[in-house]
Formats: sequence, structure tokens, C-alpha cells
Amino acid sequence: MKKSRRDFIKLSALGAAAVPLNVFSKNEFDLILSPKNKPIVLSTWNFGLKANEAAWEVLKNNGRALDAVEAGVKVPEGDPMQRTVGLGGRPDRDGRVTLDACIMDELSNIGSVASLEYISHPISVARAVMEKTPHVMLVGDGALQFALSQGFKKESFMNEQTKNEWKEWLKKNDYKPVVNIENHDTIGMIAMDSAGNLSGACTTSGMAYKMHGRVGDSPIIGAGLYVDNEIGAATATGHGEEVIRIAGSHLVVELMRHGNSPKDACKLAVERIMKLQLLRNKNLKDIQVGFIALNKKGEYGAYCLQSGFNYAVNDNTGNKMVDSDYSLK
Ligand code: SD4
Repeated sequence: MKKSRRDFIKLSALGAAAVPLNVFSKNEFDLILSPKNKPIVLSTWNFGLKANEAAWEVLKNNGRALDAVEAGVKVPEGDPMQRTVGLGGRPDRDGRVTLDACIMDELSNIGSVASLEYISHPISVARAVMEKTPHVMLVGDGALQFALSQGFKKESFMNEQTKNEWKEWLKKNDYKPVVNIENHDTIGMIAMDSAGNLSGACTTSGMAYKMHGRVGDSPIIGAGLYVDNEIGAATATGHGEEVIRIAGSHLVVELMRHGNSPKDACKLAVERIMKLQLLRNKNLKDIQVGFIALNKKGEYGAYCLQSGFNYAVNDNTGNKMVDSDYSLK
């Protein structure tokens, strides 16, 4: 039977309505529709506890996850005693403190800065890149120029201990990243707000005594951080080169999309890194990588390569540290 024009219009309208249904898998629907533990925020390492408190102030007042993660990671960024994040961080081998950061919201808006000097809140510069430029990433001098144009102030606060350690390091000049530096390292933070929206932020001074210009995973969307508002969010810490090699945080989110719990997704990503290390004849003991992940139900988990990684979780039951499970037992 020949279809009338009116039938065709009806069918097209139905077809258009059906499209969104077809693009979600059953697991995606389960994640979107099931009851949620929200708001919730989690972040890497011991300093996550204080950072979560700042994020919780935003979340408990029905604020946006994006504002929460920015406020949260600014706490260690602004602390001159933190020697792995912000301007208090250890320098590169030329004695320059270069900072990496990125941010991602529920609409997949992204912003990032890498190798940024003299600015105490790189995460806020990353957010300005996201909101005020047509780009997603600025590096080095360009990032600094942009930050200054946005009213950020030039600062420097390498402390005496950091200076002396660097001078000591120069004597041997041997680049061997230390695993689990002082039990705090990069801060990666992921959160779901009371509207059920996800965002994440990640900020670091990177590996101590790296080559000048070296960029790790932390400012790279998909490596150090990834958010998919239909599925979940993940962030990474540890040896950035290994995280970049597997596009780690994106991989964790995709593994959750395919039905894995947050912890299992992190574990599978760590195992992939391990496999590649072994294939390339590298020693597993020389590196640490850790992931934390959160899904749309507010379920969370973490996994790392070797012991010593922990993370902080704040939900309606309170703020606490959790030790991550690990592979090398
Ligand atoms: C980097 N992932 O620059 C960061 C540093 C870090 O534990 O997290 N170290 O590679």
C-alpha cells in the first residue's frame, strides 16, 4: 500500500522520537534511571579529605558539581606546603615549577592548561580556557599570557625545603620518579551534584625533576580525567606516561559503560597498564598508577598497581579516607 504524505510525516516524527532510545544500551538506562547516592564527591590521596570539605560546601547547598570540583582542588593548589600540587610543588630539573590542570563538566565542556608557571590556581585558568576561549587547551607562555589577561596574578612560592632538595637532586641528576610521594600527589576530583550531574577536575605540579616542558596525564582529557554524564567519571594519579598510553580515564568510563562496576573498571585499566609494562620489559615495581571512578548511581571504587594509594569520599554519610585495593601483593 502506498503511504500518504501524512503517514510519512507521522512515521518520521516517531522515528525521530525513537532515535535517542536506540542510542542507549540497557546498562546506560539502568545507570541513568536507578536510585542515586547523591550528592557525592571523591578525590585522590590524603589531601582529598580537606578538598572534599570545600567541594561539599557547594554540593550540600545544591550547587553544581563543576563549581564543587573547582573549589575542592583549589584547596591543595593554594597550600604552599603541598609539594606535588600548585606553586608549592617540586620543580622540573631546571628549577621551574610548571603546573598542569584540566576540568570537564556534564555537557562535555572541557578546559586545560599545561606547563603553566607562576599562577597559583591552574584549575581556574583551565576553567577560563573552557568558558572564555574557542579552544580546549593552552600551554606554557600562551597559557600564562591568557591567565594574566584574565586577571590572574603572577606569583612564586617555592619553599626553602623544596629549593634545597632540588639542589641536592642536581648533584646526581638522576630522574627516577618516586612512587607514592609522601602519600599525596596529583589531586583528581570527581563529583555528582544533587541534580545528578557529573564533573571532574585534576591538577598537579607533575613529576618532580621532569624535563622542562614535560606534560603528564593530568591536563589531558581522557587520560588524567574523563566525565560522561550518562555513565560516570574517572580520574588518575601516578606515572602519567603510563596513564596516557592507555587513555586511562576514558578507558575506565568506557568499561563502566559496558557494565563494569567502578572498582572493576579501574582494575581492568590498571591491568592493561601492567600488561603493557611487561610487554615492554619494564619493571612493575618502578611505577604506580591509581584510578578512582564514580558511576551515575553514586557507586564508586578505585584500584591501583601497588599499595599506598588512598582516596577520600564524601557523601551524605560523611567524609572518609578509603585505602585502594591493588595488584602487586
Ligand atoms: C603526572 N600523574 O604528572 C601526574 C603525577 C602524579 O602521582 O599523579 N603522580 O604524571
